[in-house]
Amino acid sequence: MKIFWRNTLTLAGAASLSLGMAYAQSPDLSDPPAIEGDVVGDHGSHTLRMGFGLSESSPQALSSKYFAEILEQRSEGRISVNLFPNSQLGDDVQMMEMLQTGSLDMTYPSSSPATTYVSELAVFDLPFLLPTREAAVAVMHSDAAQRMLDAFEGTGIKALTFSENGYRQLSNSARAVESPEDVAGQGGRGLSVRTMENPVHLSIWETLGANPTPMAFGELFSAMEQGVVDGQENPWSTILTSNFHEVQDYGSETRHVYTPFIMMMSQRTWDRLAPEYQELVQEAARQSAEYEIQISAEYDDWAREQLEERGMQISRLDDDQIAAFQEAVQPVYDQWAPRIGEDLIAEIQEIVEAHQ
Ligand code: 2Q2
Repeated sequence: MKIFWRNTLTLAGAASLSLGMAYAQSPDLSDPPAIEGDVVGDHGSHTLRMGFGLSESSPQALSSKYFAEILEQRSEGRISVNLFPNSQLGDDVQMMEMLQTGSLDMTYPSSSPATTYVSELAVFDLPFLLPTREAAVAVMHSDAAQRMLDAFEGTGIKALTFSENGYRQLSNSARAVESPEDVAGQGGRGLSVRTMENPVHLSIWETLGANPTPMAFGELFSAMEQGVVDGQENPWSTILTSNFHEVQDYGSETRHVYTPFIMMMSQRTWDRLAPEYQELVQEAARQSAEYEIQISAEYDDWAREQLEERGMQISRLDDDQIAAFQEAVQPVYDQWAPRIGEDLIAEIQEIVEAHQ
């Protein structure tokens, strides 16, 4: 089975380039586990198209490749997946809409732009809610998380599983940032920061005295290159694999939000699959999400070192400096907790406590 990585220059449907990629994009990344499980019998043939925003070398892409390989092998080639990275088919919001109309089979957005479908997902956007990866993974595997996936019922989207986008870090082209005051700047000259299209993220950066601008991920590089925004916030692996260090001189290890990905399928596509294939898709999604979380964790520290080697000045923040950010964004909880649901937040915080 070939994985077709359509070259961004041939968006108009010209011949795809099959760049069957090696997994180890960095010396540190683990290869995926060997594919186990029985072959699922003949329930028709399906060619699926899956679009997402990050580059071919991102954990998001590598785990999607693994997902495709599991389906291909366990269906003996009757299910194949063409992968379209780099926002080639649109941005997260557009691709989710394409799932609803059935013009795209799968996509893999962050949870943040999906809050328009399931408002409870905004719990993941609360700053500093998930202090460790162990706690974050436990939350993504919790009953509360499954309820959020199930809540897509009726939207035209079948939400399959959570995985890790990761801890978000601030980058910018203006100045080193080690405190909320550095974000706000002198005399109201706050940093202009691109955010995902999500109201809680807007609140975070407004509260910190920045000038936030919601923008699709695919427009971000050129916006930074042209100085339309000073900065953005994303995990180190995204900053590296999207080459943001070429237009961002400063990084700050704020870890201010842990964002999940959600692997999604069009409900129309899901309904066309035989139950045996639906079970296979769900199993492949779960296995590829486990792999994605593993390599995202491996990528995190390695990517930060690579960014420093490429000249980015990264401020590591100590506990007191993090505490200053936590205190500065407390009003975000006050504003959003009632709207997200105090009970849900308490349920998540109980899981966090149990994994301290
Ligand atoms: O800032 C963002 O939009 C990124 O954190 C997301 O990873 C990105 O949009 C992906 O969801 C693209 O598939």
